[in-house]
Amino acid sequence: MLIIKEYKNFIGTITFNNTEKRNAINKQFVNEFLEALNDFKNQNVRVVILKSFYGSKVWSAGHDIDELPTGEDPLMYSDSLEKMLRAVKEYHAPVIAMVSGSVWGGATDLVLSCDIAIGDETSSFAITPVNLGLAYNTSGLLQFMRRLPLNFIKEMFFTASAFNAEQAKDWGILNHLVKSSELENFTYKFAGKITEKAPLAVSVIKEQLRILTDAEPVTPNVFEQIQELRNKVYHSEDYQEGISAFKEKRKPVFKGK
Ligand code: YXS
Repeated sequence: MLIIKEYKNFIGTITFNNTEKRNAINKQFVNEFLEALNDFKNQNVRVVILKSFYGSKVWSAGHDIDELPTGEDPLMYSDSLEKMLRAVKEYHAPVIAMVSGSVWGGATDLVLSCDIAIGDETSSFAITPVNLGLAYNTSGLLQFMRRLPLNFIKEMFFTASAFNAEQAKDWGILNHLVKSSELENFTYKFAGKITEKAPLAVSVIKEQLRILTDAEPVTPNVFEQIQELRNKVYHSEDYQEGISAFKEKRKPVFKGK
């Protein structure tokens, strides 16, 4: 099993359990994740917490690079990571990311897709398509644009640097920054507060906010333009080079084509 699920007092917990691949998010991981959300729903869950094992250096290494298709749009609507992000945003109950360790690529998008993020001093956040010669997808960019100032988004995407817990708190990626020794206790107490509130009201407010936030019509022209831009990169030699370099554990040499 790539995730471990537990349920207690209206709180569902999903612990990432793919340590050897640093909790990289692949098809199997997402299938188990969606199944767990569904099981929790049948148990009338009121809050879900996503976490890694206590003390693990990596919360999640993002999209499983071995499953990134080449020569076609790697982050299509039907991609497993995209399905996971939508499931979190559309889930009837609040989902809390309890973060310790480093968060990479699509996993940073996952943290931003959660309703609340609580991290400790070891947490860091990077979005890394430029390491692979990739652009990012439209819903993902809109997700970042809704949450973070444009200059900070550009710094994250253009440098693929890992931003530390302090910066994440300052820029609003984290709701709360607590000491790693208190993270678990703080998060479950926080979740407990939500479970005491009217679940239907919480659920409706979450869905209202999702609908209102997503209500940004993208005109057909804008859509076509963006598709054409993305086409350029996922047919590029640089994308091939990015994937091969990762697999061969060497630095990529990008040529800009
Ligand atoms: O060599 P083995 O077979 O043991 O495998 C290694 C890594 O190849 C594997 N692994 C991954 N496999 C697939 N996809 C991944 N994202 C991934 N990350 C790691 O796990 C084994 C242990 O990794 P290793 O030896 O590097 O561990 P470490 O503790 O020294 O370093 C941990 C990381 C996370 C710093 C390092 O593994 C790393 O930098 N991973 C890649 C992080 C990353 O760039 N993620 C973005 C994925 S692409 C994505 O999410 C979006 C599409 S986008 O590009 O738009 O952001």
